[in-house]
Amino acid sequence: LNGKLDLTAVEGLADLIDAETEGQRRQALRQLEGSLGALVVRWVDDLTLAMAHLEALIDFSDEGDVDGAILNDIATRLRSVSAELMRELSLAARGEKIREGFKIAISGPVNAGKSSLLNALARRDVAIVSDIPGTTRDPIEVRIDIAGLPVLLVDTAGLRDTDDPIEALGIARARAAADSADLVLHLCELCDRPRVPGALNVGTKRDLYPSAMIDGFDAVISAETGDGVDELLDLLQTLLMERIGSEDGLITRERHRLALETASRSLMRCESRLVEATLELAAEDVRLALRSLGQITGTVGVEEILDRLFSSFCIGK
Ligand SMILES: Nc1nc2c(ncn2[C@@H]2O[C@H](COP(=O)(O)OP(=O)(O)OP(=O)(O)O)[C@@H](O)[C@H]2O)c(=O)[nH]1
Ligand SMILES: [Mg+2]
Repeated sequence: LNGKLDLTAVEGLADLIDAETEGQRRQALRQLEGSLGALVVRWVDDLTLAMAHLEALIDFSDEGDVDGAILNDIATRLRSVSAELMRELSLAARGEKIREGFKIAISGPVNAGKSSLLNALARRDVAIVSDIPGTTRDPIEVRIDIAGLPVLLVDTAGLRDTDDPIEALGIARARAAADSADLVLHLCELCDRPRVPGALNVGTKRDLYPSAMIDGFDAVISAETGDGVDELLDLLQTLLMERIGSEDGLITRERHRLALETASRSLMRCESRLVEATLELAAEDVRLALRSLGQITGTVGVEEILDRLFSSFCIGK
């Protein structure tokens, strides 16, 4: 209300309060300090200037104050904003993932040691472990921090054919959890050999099968002795880092991304209007792009455009 924080900074503050990991904290702080807001303000400035020039071309070109050479300048300015929008959009997945976190499902046959691994990764006794097959029914969720990235780890019911209606419901939930996960850890005992394509195949109970073949497994662990668990964590970290890339973008929410996508589409349309020299339509597209960007931080008023218009030309004097 007092103009001290724009919408993105307020979002940053909210994210900072909710931050659970170092990566989230850093990202939220960046946004609170205004990195996204400043970028949007610069885009808005550039587009407002382009808009003022366009309006001038449309309204006053017959007065001889402005000429067609400005058109080139406008097109260049629009293209550079457009390129920057695209760049931020290409980095959007990282910001959103850091903010929302990853979901990793632990899946596999009964008694594979899924709940034991969950407990080992969570470093506490979250899930019941027993040698009775079919112990876990409901999915069990634990939040962990992998190298500053928030991860929701989900232990699920063991997969098998069953006549028990409750267990069947649990298995359906297990499948749903795996379907909605960013990554599936498929666990099976090292004596088994089933491989699940698309999942990270983890061989379990290494201590029971010290001489078992391990080729084809992505990781081998013993939850009992703790063997291989750190290596599995390292592997998870590498995979997650690969997925989000190493370059920090500035947008962190779907809301930002949707606004940027709309603005980007408007600017692309605008470029072709400029080529066709339908300036009124081009100006309307810049206005739409400005409105979308304005939604990220606040709003763009008509006065701003008029100010720019009269500060950059001596029209009407
Ligand atoms: N020796 C040994 N036993 C293990 C290891 N991991 C798990 N177990 C044992 O294997 C049995 C099953 O472990 P759980 O973690 O409950 O297996 P689960 O995959 O969650 O089983 P369900 O919930 O029934 O699907 C338990 O008796 C565990 O103590 C291991 O690394 N070594
Ligand atoms: Mg279990």
